[in-house]
Amino acid sequence: QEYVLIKLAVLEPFPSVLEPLSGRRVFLAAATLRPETMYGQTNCWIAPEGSYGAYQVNAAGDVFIMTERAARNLAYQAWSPTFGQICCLLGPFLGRELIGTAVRAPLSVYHPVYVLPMTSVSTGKGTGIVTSVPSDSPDDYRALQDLKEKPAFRQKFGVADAWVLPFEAVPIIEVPEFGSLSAQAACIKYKIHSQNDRELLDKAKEEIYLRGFYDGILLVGPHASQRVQTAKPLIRQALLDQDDAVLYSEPERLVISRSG
Ligand code: ZZB
Repeated sequence: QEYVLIKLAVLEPFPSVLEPLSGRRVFLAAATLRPETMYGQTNCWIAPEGSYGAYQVNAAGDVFIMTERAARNLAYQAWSPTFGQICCLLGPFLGRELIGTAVRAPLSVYHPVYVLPMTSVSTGKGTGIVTSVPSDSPDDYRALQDLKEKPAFRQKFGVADAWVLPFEAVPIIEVPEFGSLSAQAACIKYKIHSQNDRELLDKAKEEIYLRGFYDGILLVGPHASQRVQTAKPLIRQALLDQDDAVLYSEPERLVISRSG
């Protein structure tokens, strides 16, 4: 699986857990398969109970926040000062300590965007950091709605209104039959009312993922009016060229089967 890691720059002043790194270039490294949707980023998701660290990734001293597992994989992809060895500067710490961190999301119409909790973020996949595009991802749409509609949920995680309420899904891709806010349309179609409706969310995700890729038309940016299929590799390359992203592959999951 090859992901694009979007570099979400942490803005000063750093949250207390990252204070020792103040003055350095620190990024939340968000793994995505949909670089063409970055115009619609509204926030960043972390697993509140997940374990994260801060890892130096090059000789220049740049720092990525991610899971240790992702840091190990990256160290074998030349993203560490010494090949194959992780360089942990801080941690482990819990994802919840990052909630409310302000970051710059490349290409997004919003600046800054904030780190928020989502229960379905897995620390066993990607980097454990996910960038949120509620226009085109049903998971992101539903989790953002949960925070907007359920004040108790915001309270539970210490989420301030200002990190959530001003952020609306941005129409960035037109999908036939689903319109320009396809994730919202899919959540209505499948009657999804919570980020924990896992089976329904997977159905919705699969459907609009395919429709968006094959039939979607981009509405914004230099590739507006082009097909997603055409624009995707161009936007991906632009992000890499601008140093706003790096590539990250994950080994195939090892399945050990035993007989007898
Ligand atoms: C932005 C985006 C915009 C995404 C979209 C999807 C969609 P897959 O196929 O299951 O690997 N993701 C990445 N890492 C994690 C994680 N650790 N836990 C939970 N979710 C994660 O899915 C890859 C997608 O799942 C990634 O692409 C990321 O969200 C999320 F419009 O990034 B995506 C219909 C989907 N639309």
